[in-house]
Amino acid sequence: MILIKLGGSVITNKGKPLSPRRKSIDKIVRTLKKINEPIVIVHGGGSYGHYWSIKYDMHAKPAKYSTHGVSVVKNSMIELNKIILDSFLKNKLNPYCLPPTDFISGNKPITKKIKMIEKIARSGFIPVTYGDALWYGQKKSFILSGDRIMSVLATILKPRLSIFVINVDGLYSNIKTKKLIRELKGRKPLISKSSKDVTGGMNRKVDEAIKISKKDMNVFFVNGNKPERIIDAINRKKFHGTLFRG
Ligand code: IP8
Repeated sequence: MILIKLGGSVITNKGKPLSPRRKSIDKIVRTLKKINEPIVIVHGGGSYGHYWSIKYDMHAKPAKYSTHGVSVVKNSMIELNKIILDSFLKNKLNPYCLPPTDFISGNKPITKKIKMIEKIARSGFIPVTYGDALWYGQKKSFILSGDRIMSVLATILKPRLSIFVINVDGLYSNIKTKKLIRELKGRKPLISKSSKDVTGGMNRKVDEAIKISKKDMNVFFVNGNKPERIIDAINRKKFHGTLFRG
């Protein structure tokens, strides 16, 4: 099984509120058609979820955030999710929408439900879930990042490969020269902070990727604007991106 996260910066224009990148979405989805094994999709919030989370000052840490804010963020994620699902359908793929509340309670994974996701994927559907605003308990809520969902799902489902589809070629050791880190084992490189991201941007992504690779699974960061690289990695042809070796 392959676990794939479609990053918010690939599926939306992060510089402009509520703007999907429909062409990029369609191009990636068309490429996914070439995969001949079960896949599970997670997508991020981009200029939908993050835009509203910032407006309502909501973060990954459980706290008493605006209840209206939670509703608005959730609504915007459904809107973005619908765009993704529509693209799958248009391309004759069979998505199976699973909001994260289906398999996460508070901030705890529901193992039985997550194991069911695998069965759903093996029966011909493509489970699609996403980062979201979640009720934590009592009056608290939090923003659950799609990156965190990736490590939660990977821990239980043990995919052959976890792929983070991002808007650049991979991790750079030097942002100015764009020198690509082709392979990483264990140690975390220094990453500059991104301001527009309530869930921690690239830093969080790398943390979750390292978490997965430390459990003996390969993780791959790849440029979503070059989706054929996703297929090359899945076919073990070549890894043009950053590979976190498990
Ligand atoms: O873009 C966050 O998911 P991420 C989703 O994967 C929201 O961090 C609601 C901001």
